[in-house]
This record gives sequence, structure tokens and C-alpha cells, in this order.
Amino acid sequence: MAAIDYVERIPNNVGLAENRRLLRALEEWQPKFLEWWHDMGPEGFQTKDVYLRTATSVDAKGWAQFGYVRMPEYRWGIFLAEPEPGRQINFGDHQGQPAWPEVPGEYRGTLRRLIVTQGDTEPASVEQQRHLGRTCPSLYDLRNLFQVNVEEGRHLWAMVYLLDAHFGRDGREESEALLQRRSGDRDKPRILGAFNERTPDWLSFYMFCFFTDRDGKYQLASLAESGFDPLSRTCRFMLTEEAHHMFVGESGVGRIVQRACEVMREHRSDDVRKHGAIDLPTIQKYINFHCSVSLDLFGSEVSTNAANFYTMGLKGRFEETKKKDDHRLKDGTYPVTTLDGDRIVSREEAALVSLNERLRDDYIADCQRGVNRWNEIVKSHSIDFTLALPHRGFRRAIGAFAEVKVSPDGRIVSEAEWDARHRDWLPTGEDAAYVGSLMQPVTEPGRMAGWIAPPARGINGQPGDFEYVRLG
Ligand code: BYC
Repeated sequence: MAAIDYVERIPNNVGLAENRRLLRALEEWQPKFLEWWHDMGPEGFQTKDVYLRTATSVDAKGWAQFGYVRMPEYRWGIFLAEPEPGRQINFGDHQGQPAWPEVPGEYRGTLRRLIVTQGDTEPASVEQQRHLGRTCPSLYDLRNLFQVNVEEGRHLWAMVYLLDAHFGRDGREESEALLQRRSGDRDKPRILGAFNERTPDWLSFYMFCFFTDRDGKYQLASLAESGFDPLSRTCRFMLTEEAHHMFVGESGVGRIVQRACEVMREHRSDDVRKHGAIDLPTIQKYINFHCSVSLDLFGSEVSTNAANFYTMGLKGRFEETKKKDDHRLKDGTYPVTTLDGDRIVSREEAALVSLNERLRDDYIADCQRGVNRWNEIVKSHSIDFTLALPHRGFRRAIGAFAEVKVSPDGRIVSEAEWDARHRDWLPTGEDAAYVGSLMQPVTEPGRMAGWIAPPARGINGQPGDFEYVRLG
């Protein structure tokens, strides 16, 4: 079962050849996907050979194979994690019942909405990043960008498979619509806020991979708990790919921090812009922006949607089965950070409606671990500066804090103070212009732009001057 059928036009481990109706639906969708990829995928590199990994099996040993591929020829396909024999629904009203191989009729609309919301983010991120190739800091980074892009494309395939296989005509219509919305388009935007923001430079790209892909990790992990077994198995395999995207983000920002510190030490000055590096206060502003946008992706602190997803058995908690409670949550409470008039307070709310906040807490703790590792880099250069996550209420557009202005250190501030200070907290036009001015392509094997340190090691053990993308 784990082996992937590469003879078929659509590689898969779901026995697609035996399901003619589904095969036809996906074969009809495939050229539309390729058309979208040509129009909205990475600009300017479609005919180049890129050193990519491709999934070859879903088991832990050796699911990936590395080799040169032209992106439009990447073997996008459908890969589900191995079924767990006798898997049960582990939470909510259906706890203890066998996991569903098919969509339960009464939850059809809700489940479809969740899958569409998840699916919509995948092509959106490719659209957001499509122009970055032209300004890559190295071939290593260019290759990582494209690896992320093709895998987001595959994640779209994963959701389209679920829609086409389990939701009939509605599902096929949704699959088409996923290719029609466009990131940032006023008339047909992507569904969630963060996916309509711009990713104008590589600092933003790494921040996006660190913060926004990490929301992907937590949402996918919650959906991997789903009682709808095909969704669970799909998300479990997607999570293995997501880990690399977060690595690209954390190591990318870490290398920029490293370069800033090296330049500070070398020139005994904080003014690293003079020497073509990105200063730590600017990096902090980008953290503030990308963290706040990504915190919105968890939805409102108190949410009946989230309670319903859980009670219905559709979306669990992060590491649901490791938690030691009744997995129904009808009685418990959970501390939620929220507003009480003009004060920020922690209030016990019913556990069921607090599930978005609980997931956000798990996410913030994970982000903090990454920020700590960046601070280790700063400390190792004996520099007195600490990067920090902004307060969860900072610059929020969704949930209780959308009504007020909160400073990064967690004070409710007046409009006047916000107006006076927001330039210290968020990237200004001037900051973006400076970062933009550094975005000059470096494409010689082994060379690196001056604002970022080289990676600790190559991809798949390759040497520093490896030609990750053949541009010739
Ligand atoms: N922007 O009760 P509420 C990834 C809507 S990232 C716009 O507050 P709920 C990836 C919400 O839809 C992971 N709208 O929240 C990363 C609802 O609308 P309706 C993506 C928003 O429903 C990088 C209304 O507000 N996966 O994979 O409990 C690269 C009230 O909702 C936003 C998922 O999100 C927002 N930020 O939770 C590539 C998983 N937030 O229904 C990929 C699936 C809320 O009233 N989605 N709204 O019209 C979900 O689980 C939930 O939809 C959410 C929202 C967690 C997003």
C-alpha cells in the first residue's frame, strides 16, 4: 500500500486506477492545475532543472527521492499515510466509534468548508511567493523556495482529492474554485487574511515559512485527529512535508540574524545597514507583523464553530490522543486571554468554545522555542539584544483584540499612542524599501548575498557550491 504508483498519470497510493469516476474527475482537473501553475506559479524558472525531492513512498524510511526536475513535470500526486487498523474516533460525541471511511451526511457541509479553507491556503502561498525567484540570495535558497512551492501544490492536490472523492459535484465545483480565487485579489480573494498579504522580499518569505507555515502545522495536526479517516491520513502525510517548510523559515531568519551579528561585531557598530545587513530592530518589526497576521489564523478566542468541529469529531486538539481527559470537554474550562473593558485579563471559559485559543497557545509556545534559538545566535556573538514575540493582542484583526490597539509588550494603547509609535513596531515603507534594495539575485553556485549567512549544511548532504538550480 505504501508504494506509490508512478506508472499512472497521477501518482498515487490510493488505488486510483480502480476508481474510474474519480480518476476521470482528477484527470480533468489536472490540466487546469497545470494552467494555474504556469500562470501563477514561480515566475521565470519553469523550464529550469531544479534539485527537488519527490515523494516515493509514505513510510518513514525513504519517502523522498532527490533529483533534477523541471517544476511543471514534478510528480504531483495523492499520498495518504498508512491506515491504522481499527482506528476509532478519539473525541467528541462520536468518541469510541469506528473512524468514518466516508463523509457522514449530516456533517457534509461543515467538513467541506474545513477542507476548502485548508485547500485554499496552498495555492495562495504559491501565488504570494511567485516573484521571489528573481531576487534569490543563493541557488540553495532558490531551490528551497521551489521545494516549498511544489509541495504546497501537492497539498492542494491532497485537498482536491478529498473533495473529488467524497463530495460529488459540490466537491468538483470547489476544486475548480480553488484555482480561481487569487491571493490579494479584491474581487476573488483567498479565504483567510494572511493569504492575501504580500510576500515582497525574502525576509518576509522566511518569516512566512516560520510563522504562517507553523499555523499549517497546528491546523493540519488538528485535522489529522479527524474522525473522517481519509482527511486524517492525508494530513498526516502533509505534516511530514510541512516540517521542511518550517526549517526553511527558521534557518532562513537565523542566517539573517547571524549575518547581522557578524557585521555588528566586525564593524563594532549597530548600524549594519551601512554594511548591507539587516539590523535586528528591523527583524523584530517583521516578527511583529508576521506573528500577528498568523495569530489571526486561529480564529476567535471563543468560537462556537470550533466547539462544533470538535463535538462532531471533525477537528481535534493538537496531540489529542496524548491528552489525559475525557476528550468530550463538556464540563471543563480553559483560561482565555481576552478583554475586560479596557483591561487585558485571563478568564476561564468553557473548554469547548476555547479550542481556538488552546491551539493558539500551543502555537505560541512553539514559536517561542524558535525565537529562543535565534536569541542563542545573538548571545553567541555577545550582543545585548533580545528578539521577542509580540503580545497576542498586538495588531489583531480577528477576535476580541480586533477592537483595540495593543502594543507589542501587551498594553492597551490610545489611538494617539498607536499613531505615534506604530512605526517603531511594524515595518515602515522605508524599512521595506531598504530590505527591497538588498534583494539582488545571486545565482553563482556557492555564492551568498551579503545580508544572509550561508546554511550550516547542504540539501541531502550536497557541498556548498552545488548547482541546486541549473540556470544555463
Ligand atoms: N481570516 O469562530 P471563528 C496552511 C472567519 S495554514 C479570514 O472566529 P473558526 C498553510 C471564519 O472562517 C492552515 N476569516 O473561527 C500555511 C468564520 O467564517 P464563517 C490553514 C477568518 O471558524 C502556509 C468567521 O471568521 N488551515 O496550511 O473557529 C502555506 C468566524 O470564525 C479568519 C485551516 O485554517 C481569518 N484569519 O476558525 C500554505 C484549517 N479567522 O464560517 C499553507 C481549516 C476566522 O462564519 N480552518 N475567520 O464564514 C479552520 O479550522 C477554521 O476555519 C479557522 C477559523 C481556524 C481558520
